[in-house]
Amino acid sequence: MAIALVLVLVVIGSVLFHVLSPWWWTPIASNWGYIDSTLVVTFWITGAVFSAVVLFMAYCVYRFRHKEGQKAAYEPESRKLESWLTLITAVGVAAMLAPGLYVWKQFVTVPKDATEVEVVAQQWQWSFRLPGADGKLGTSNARLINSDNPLGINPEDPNGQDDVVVEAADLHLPIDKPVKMLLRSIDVLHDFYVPEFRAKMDMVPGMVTYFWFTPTRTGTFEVLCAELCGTGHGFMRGIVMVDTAQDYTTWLQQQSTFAQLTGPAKVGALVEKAKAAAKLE
Ligand SMILES: [Cu+2]
Repeated sequence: MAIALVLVLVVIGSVLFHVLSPWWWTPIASNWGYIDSTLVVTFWITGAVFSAVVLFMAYCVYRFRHKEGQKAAYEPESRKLESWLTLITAVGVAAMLAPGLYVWKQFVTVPKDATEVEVVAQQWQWSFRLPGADGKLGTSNARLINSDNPLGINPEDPNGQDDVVVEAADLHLPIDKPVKMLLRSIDVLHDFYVPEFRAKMDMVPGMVTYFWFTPTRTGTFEVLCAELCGTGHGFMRGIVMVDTAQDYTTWLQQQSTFAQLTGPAKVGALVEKAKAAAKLE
């Protein structure tokens, strides 16, 4: 009897905790309200199943408690019960997966007017690259990385010369403009995650992964690495600031391009190094 009561209290407590909990998501700052809705659907479905199972358990504990002279009946199979349990489970699982597929389709369908921003992860810092005046990012290659060219930008690619390089510093983004985040890692697996944007993606050495979003609120947001990437993983933090269009332009004008950072003399040297690296391939 006491056990049954405890089980009922566990259900009531869990539901109340979910509804009244002061710990909830950070206020959203992107267009991905869908991600929140999907999670809410999953919460309610799993919550309903949890409540039903625990309440059924409480009922059984009470109803079939020990009584003198009562014997349990053995029923190894019940087709009817199995059929509708299978049906309900299938509907529940589909209801949890379908919204996710719908949102995922949008998550990887990048709008045409999205500007590209490259994020480069390495143990244990974040760097960024913007396309510059021509709107195109230059090509890059991990083999070209050295102390003068930490992001491995191809010095021979004219598109890369005006690329804005933000090394181990804060990234700024303009509000209400869709951005396509191109994610690269130059050592191990990392994961670019800004909780307020409700978007994250693994960064895999040797490939470029991506997602897109539109920042909908100005402010300062913390970048976290969401993939255990070594001893400094917990300290791998960065800052993304979402600015008004005017503040963004002011910030952008203060940044240096790849050509400015390397200087004409060094670009020549980098080209030599690039050619030497190409020969090795
Ligand atoms: Cu990391």
